[in-house]
Amino acid sequence: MTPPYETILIEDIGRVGLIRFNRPKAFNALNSTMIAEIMDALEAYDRHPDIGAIVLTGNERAFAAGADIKEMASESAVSILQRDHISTFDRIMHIRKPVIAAVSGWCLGGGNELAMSCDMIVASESALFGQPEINLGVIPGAGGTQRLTRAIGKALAMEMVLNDRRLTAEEALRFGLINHVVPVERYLEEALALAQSIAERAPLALRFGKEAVNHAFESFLSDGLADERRAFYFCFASEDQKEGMQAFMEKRNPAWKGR
Ligand code: DAK
Repeated sequence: MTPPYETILIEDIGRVGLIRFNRPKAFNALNSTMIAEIMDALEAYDRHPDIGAIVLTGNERAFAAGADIKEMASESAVSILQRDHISTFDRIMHIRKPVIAAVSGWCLGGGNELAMSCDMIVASESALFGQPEINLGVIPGAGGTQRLTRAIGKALAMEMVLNDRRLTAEEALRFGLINHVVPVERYLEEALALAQSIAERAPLALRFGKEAVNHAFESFLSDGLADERRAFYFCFASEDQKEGMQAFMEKRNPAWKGR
């Protein structure tokens, strides 16, 4: 798969790779082409030596209004299992560089699941987060019941999954689903600034830090602690650790090499 893509736009901004969803008429509903293209672009940026962080965004009115219902409506249990295109989302878990979702407007169903698969979320004041699958006679299928519950707790997750309770950006911030809420005109700029700031940092330490935080969701505390400690020790095998500590003592900015 090579750019230009059909359903997304990509742009390199400094050390940040920006991926914009581009199905505005369908509120960026995620069809199979779009999901495949998003993952392809993410993986290409993950391999790109000059990119340090990635931002996923939609537009002011919609991050994404969910999986494409029109594409999904005629599926049978067997055909949807065989195509299994939504499980393509799982590939985000293997992206090593930090991924930030810049969310405005509708962030529903598979859209919210995609945002929650990212490492951080910056939202505009108009963002609305929800898992409305219950209205369609189904449940979230791409991590919604799991990531949402881990992020905001059982009580509220139940209300969102069972009764289509939607969260405003302010609520999402208060309940720990997202990182920042900013005015609509600035949400992308703020997400890019956060990504740029992260992208300037020591690449190996970023990779280990991301892996270690994610491990917290998948392990017992003792396993997570042991894994974190190993990664911490391993940082001392890098030139960046020498440089970072030397620069601190010399009261100058470090020059990262990513090795
Ligand atoms: N799919 C397809 N088209 C959509 C869409 C969607 N999710 N959301 C909006 N659109 C389209 C509308 O059909 C309409 O198209 P036209 O009729 O103009 O052709 C256009 O976008 C504008 O939408 P509305 O006319 O409805 O605009 P409103 O402002 O009145 O309402 C809305 C905006 C976002 C509240 C509304 O469109 C809405 O409720 N949309 C559906 C939201 C939703 O239910 N999302 C969850 C989808 S289910 C799986 C894992 C996960 C999933 C599936 C499978 N596996 C592991 C296999 C995920 C499932 C979902 O996400």
